[in-house]
Amino acid sequence: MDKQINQGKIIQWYPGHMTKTKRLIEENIKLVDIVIELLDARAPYSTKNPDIDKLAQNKMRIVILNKADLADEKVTKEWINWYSSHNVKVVPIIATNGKGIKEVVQIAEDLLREKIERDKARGRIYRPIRAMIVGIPNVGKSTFINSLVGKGTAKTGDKPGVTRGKQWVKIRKGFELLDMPGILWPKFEDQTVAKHLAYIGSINDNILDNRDIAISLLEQGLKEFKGALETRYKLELPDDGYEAFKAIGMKRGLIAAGGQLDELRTAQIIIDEFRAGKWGKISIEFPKRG
Ligand SMILES: Nc1nc2c(ncn2[C@@H]2O[C@H](COP(=O)(O)OP(=O)(O)O)[C@@H](O)[C@H]2O)c(=O)[nH]1
Ligand SMILES: [Mg+2]
Repeated sequence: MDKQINQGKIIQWYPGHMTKTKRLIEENIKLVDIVIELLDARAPYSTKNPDIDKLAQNKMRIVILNKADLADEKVTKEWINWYSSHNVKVVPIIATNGKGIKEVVQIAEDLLREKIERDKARGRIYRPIRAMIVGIPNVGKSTFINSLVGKGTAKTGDKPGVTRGKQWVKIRKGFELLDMPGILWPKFEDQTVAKHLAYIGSINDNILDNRDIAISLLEQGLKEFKGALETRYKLELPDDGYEAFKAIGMKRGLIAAGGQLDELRTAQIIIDEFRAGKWGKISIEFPKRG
């Protein structure tokens, strides 16, 4: 399995941007009271930035499990329990349809109220509370900002860290949001993490070979939710990832010019269908019990 994913490539891919991005995030975090950390509900472990706890130290925090529509509800509940038992405010949401947004605002307002009381007690001047959204690529930061702010209001560009010309968007009275998400780097030193990030599209498709990603995704799927795969592809699938890959491609008639299986298209279709939730609501990571 290890040879399927070229670790060297993963490691090369990021450090160039990292120092600058980290500095930008550090600068921007200083300006906010609340850090809203977006994770993918299907893979909350792998989509967590390795340094965020340190970067957002001493800030009020909310963890968002986004794309809850694609994750297994039971597993998402386990994650919620896990976070709650570690005293972390956590909300599952579906940024694309706004589900859960109200709860996020509610929690933010509760946190703010505490802060306003503290500030008042110290005789400090009232000022708006500011929040910033952070997360690794593709967890839904831009979608979430649009959903929080109201469609058509936020300009949500994708710049690593955050841009220079900062803009604050009013969410509620006294509650503002930085209109640019802080784009964090993923964990990248671990093979399993890299694979999970590739499955959900949080690391670039050109970093890892699509066939490797698809076959590895199938291998995991055949172990954990074979039934869902067989239903989707209307096939009895072999347990071997590559054999299953070929069977699916053939069944779909994905034949290249020379008459052999078109492996690239097969891979793309398998990955796209997983990402689009066509295999059902599937979580690929589970909290450690206890
Ligand atoms: N199914 C589903 N897709 C989502 C959700 N939130 C975002 N997406 C999709 O995920 C992709 C990445 O979203 P985007 O907001 O650009 O992520 P960003 O890179 O973190 O800014 C887009 O195709 C979104 O439509 C969600 O809650 N459910
Ligand atoms: Mg974005």
